[in-house]
Amino acid sequence: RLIEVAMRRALFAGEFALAYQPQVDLRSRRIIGFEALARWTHPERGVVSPEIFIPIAEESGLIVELGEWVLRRACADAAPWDPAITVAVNVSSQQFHEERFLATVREALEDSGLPPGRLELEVTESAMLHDSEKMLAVLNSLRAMGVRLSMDDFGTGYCALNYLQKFPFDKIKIDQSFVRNLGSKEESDAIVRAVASLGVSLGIKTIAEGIETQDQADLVLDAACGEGQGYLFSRPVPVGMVPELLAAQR
Ligand code: G
Ligand code: G
Ligand code: MN
Ligand code: NA
Repeated sequence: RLIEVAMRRALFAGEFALAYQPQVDLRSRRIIGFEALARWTHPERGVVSPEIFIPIAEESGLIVELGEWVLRRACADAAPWDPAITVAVNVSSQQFHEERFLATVREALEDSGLPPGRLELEVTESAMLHDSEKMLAVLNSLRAMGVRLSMDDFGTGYCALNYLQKFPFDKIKIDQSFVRNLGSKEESDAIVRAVASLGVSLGIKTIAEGIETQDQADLVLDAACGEGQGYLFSRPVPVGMVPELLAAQR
């Protein structure tokens, strides 16, 4: 398809960039890390949404190259930041099933000098679906390398609980669909509370995504979820703004 050709060209032409969205400690409001989010600015069409190009990259297999670029770029960007600040990178299931994936992560860390403990890989439930034995082996190797693992979009897939039993993720990301309805839908309140206390019992950190209002932040914290991400704190920003955001909290 034309868009695949355009994307392959765009990757070489440097049209992709990363935006960074702060992740905060809800009690202190301090930034503890950033999630890297891919952005594509086409010279004529302008900004293309990742909601469009990520699925196409996944269907066409280009996600492997795009994902490798994202990983290397994010590690290189984050290496000079304050050493207490983590960087979270989204990884698609196809990347996990590439033979080279572990080597790619190791190289991205070595080439950038980023300590492994500052890299978090965000995995969705759908990535766990296929071939979960292989997947577990890869997750365990990453863990052995010192990389952190987060379960993204928690609650939107089929068997989040099953996967938590098989592999102890370091962090659960409570999906924004639950956070959006906090305070208006009883079910959402109950779900956020249940996931946060599951995290407490399992010793797994939880972070709530898509926090847009102070009320949502208060409800999330009251539910015992200690971390948050969303427009209330900051939209995703260009890499050049990260040092300013960090300097502002010193
Ligand atoms: O900002 P937002 O519109 O950035 O992202 C939309 C969707 O695209 C989200 O589901 C997000 O996880 C996904 N996404 C953004 N960047 C990447 C990336 O680098 N790799 C993968 N696999 N998904 C990404
Ligand atoms: O699937 P993943 O969680 O990786 O995607 C993060 C997505 O959520 C990105 O598209 C990002 O731009 C978006 N996002 C981040 N904060 C907010 C928010 O407060 N509200 C909404 N509606 N979207 C958000
Ligand atoms: Mn994510
Ligand atoms: Na998510």
